[in-house]
Amino acid sequence: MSNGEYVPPKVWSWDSENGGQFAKLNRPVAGATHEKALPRGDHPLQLYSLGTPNGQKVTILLEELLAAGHAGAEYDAWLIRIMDGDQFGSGFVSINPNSKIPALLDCSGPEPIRVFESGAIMLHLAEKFGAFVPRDAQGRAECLSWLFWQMGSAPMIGAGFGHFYAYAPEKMEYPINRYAMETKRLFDVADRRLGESRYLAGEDYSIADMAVYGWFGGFYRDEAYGDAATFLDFASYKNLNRWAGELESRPGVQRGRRVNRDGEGWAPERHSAADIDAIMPA
Ligand SMILES: N[C@@H](CCC(=O)N[C@@H](CS)C(=O)NCC(=O)O)C(=O)O
Repeated sequence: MSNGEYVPPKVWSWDSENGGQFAKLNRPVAGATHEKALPRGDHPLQLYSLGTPNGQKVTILLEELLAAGHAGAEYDAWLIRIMDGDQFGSGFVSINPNSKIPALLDCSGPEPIRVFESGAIMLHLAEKFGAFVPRDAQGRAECLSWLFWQMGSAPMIGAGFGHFYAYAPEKMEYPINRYAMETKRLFDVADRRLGESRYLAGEDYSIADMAVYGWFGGFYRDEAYGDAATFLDFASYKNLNRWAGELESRPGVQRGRRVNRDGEGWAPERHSAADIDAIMPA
């Protein structure tokens, strides 16, 4: 086409060079690309993850469980470097056939149990320890609704807004508008809910809050996609900011969000509380 407009062919084919900064990673097929066993530590829970919003949700929950006195939540957190393709190693794929962090191996019973998808991992852990999910039917339904709202919404923010605002090879107005609008709508959904109750599921802190904080916490701390908090005027969502400030002050949140990343202020791996103690700001 003379105006440069893309005309899709009859049948799509893979152009491996055309994937922007993720060209090395993205493929249209599943499965392992290489043999690589996963390391295994001594604790009942083995987590294979990276400190992205999806990874942080699970380490926040684990730190909250430990802070609440559930010693059985001791865990080894191993770093999966997705930019190096660790998620395509045979050991990781055997735990998560979808090749995405986080993935958990629960070795506390007679046979190891694999769990993938952050929502499934959070529910597995919350039910195992009987914590952070309301027990009454009404509260439980509200908690699971907000938990799965987050799971369904995250791709709009990450793969939609974040991708086109920060990572795509060029800035394109149409997708940035489309996903900025949707991300702001999601902020407003949460803001209105948090105008009705202290936490998302009601008056009690739950896994729904931890999951949503994994994504909205980055905007609250102004760490999401460069200057995206300003671009989306995150500060104007008053109830959301009140709630985010409360979560950010929790030791479990502060500890959990620093696990599984390289760099200053991060614990690349976590095998005991000391690994996080060592990097916490004084
Ligand atoms: N729905 C999944 C999403 C997980 C996900 O997208 N993980 C990303 C990092 S945040 C990943 O591992 N990407 C690697 C890849 O796409 O190859 C969940 O909530 O667990």
